[in-house]
Amino acid sequence: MTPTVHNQTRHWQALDAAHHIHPFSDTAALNKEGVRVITSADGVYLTDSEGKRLLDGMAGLWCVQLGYGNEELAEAGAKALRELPYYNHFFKTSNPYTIDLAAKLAQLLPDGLDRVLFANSGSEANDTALKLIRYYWNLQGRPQKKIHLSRELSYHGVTMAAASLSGLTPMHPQWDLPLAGFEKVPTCYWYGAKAAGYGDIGPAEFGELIAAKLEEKILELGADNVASFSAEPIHGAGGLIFPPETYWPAIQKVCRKHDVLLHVDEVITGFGRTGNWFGSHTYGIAPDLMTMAKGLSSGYQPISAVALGERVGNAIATANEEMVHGYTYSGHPVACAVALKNLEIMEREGIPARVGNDIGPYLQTALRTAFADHPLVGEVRGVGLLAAIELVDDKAERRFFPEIGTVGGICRNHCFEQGLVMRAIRDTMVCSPPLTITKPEVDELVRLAKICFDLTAEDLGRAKCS
Ligand code: PXG
Repeated sequence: MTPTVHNQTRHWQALDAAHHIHPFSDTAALNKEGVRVITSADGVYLTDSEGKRLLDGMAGLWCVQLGYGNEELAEAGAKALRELPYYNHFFKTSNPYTIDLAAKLAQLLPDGLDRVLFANSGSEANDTALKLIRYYWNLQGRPQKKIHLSRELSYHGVTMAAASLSGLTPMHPQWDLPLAGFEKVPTCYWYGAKAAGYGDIGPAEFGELIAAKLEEKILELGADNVASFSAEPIHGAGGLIFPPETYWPAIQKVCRKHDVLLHVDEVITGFGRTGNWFGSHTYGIAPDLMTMAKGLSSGYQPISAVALGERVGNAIATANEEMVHGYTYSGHPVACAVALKNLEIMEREGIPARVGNDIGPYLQTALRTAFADHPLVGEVRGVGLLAAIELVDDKAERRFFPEIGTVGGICRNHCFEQGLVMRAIRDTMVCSPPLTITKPEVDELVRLAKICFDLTAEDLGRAKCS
C-alpha cells in the first residue's frame, strides 16, 4: 500500500466521521475505528480504498443478484437517463419503463398477484402494504379490522410502521415503538426451540404448533379486529430461519379461516434467491399482498413494489375514489428500466433455475461437507443461495453461547480480515452471495469461511476442524 493511498483513505475516513451518520451503527465507535471505504466492485468481489479485495458473500445487503459490474444494467440505466430521466405518475401519466415492468412482474409473480404499486425501498413497500390493508378493510365497511400481526425476529424495515411490524425488539425503544395496533406471534425457529423451552419437539410438529399460536392470538384479539398477518417466507435479518414444511400450509389455513389478509415480505426471498422466482413459489404460499425490493433491480437502483392479489387489487380498482397515496419517485423511469433489464437477464440466463438446481445445491453441499464436524457448528441450513451456519456452545444440546453475539462478532471480524464478507446475526453466520457466483468462487467462499471458523475456534480454545 503506497502512502498516498493510505492518506486518501485517512482523508475519506475523517470526512465520513465528520459528516456522515451510518445506518445501524454506533457512531462514536465507528468513527474511532474508521470506516472501510469500498471504491469498486466486480462480479462477486469488492475492492476497498487500500486495494484489498473481499469476496462478497452477502451480495451487498442480500440484493446484488446479478453481481457487480453488469454492463447491460449500466447501459439500461444510462439509456433511460438520457431518454426520460424523470417523470411521475400523478398527472394521469405513465411511461413505457414503468408499464413494462408492472406487466412483467404480473407475469412472473404467483397466480393472482396482478397489480403493483411502486416505491423506493423495502421499508416504503411495507409501509404502503400496511396502508393498503387498512384501506381495504375500510372499503369493505369493516374499519374495526385494524391490528397487524407479525412474527418475533422478523425484519420488515425502519419506517415508523415497518419498524413497528418488525419483531426484532432492539429496533423499538429508541423510537418509542411499536405503534399501537401491532402485535407479535412466536416464530418457527426450530433450532432455537429447545433453548426456548419447547423440549425435544421435531420440526414438523413444531411448525404446526407455532401456526396454532397464530390462531390463538387471533382468537385472543378477536378475528374481527385483526387486519393482517405479515411474514417473510424465510426470516432474513432475523437469523436466516427456514420454516418447517408444515408451517406455511398451516399458517395459510389459519389466515383463510379467520379472514386475515396474508402479507408476504419477499424483500430478501424474491428474484431467484431461493431457486424460484419468489419464496412464495418455493413454499407454496398464495399471498394477498406481496412486497419486494432489493433483487428487483439487483440493487443497482432503489426500487420496490407492492403486488396485490385480486381481493385488494379489485377493491382499489373499483373504489371510484382517489387513492390518496404515492411517492415522487414511485415507478421512477430509470429504476424501472434497470429493473426491467435485470428481470430480462435473469429470465434469459435462467438464474432462478440455476440457483434451484445447480449452484444452490452446490453451495449447500459444500458448506455441509466442510462444517459437518466442526467443533463450533451446530447446524448448517439453507435453501437456494441462502445459507446459515449456527455457531453453538453445545451441539448435542443445541445450546447457544451464554453471551449471545460475541462469538459471531469474532467470526465476522476474522472473515473481513481474511477477505470474506459474511454477516453475523447473533451467533449465526449467514451467507447470501450474488446468484451469478461460480463454482470455483463457491469453493473459495467455503475455503475462506473454514479458515475463519477455525480461527474463531482457536480464539475460544476449542479444538480445530481437521
Ligand atoms: N423487509 C425485509 C425482509 C428486509 O430484509 C426490508 C424489508 C427493508 O428494506 P429497506 O430497503 O427499507 O432496507 C428488509 C431489509 C441486514 C439488513 O443486516 C437487512 C436489511 C436491510 C439492512 C440490513 O441483514 N433488509
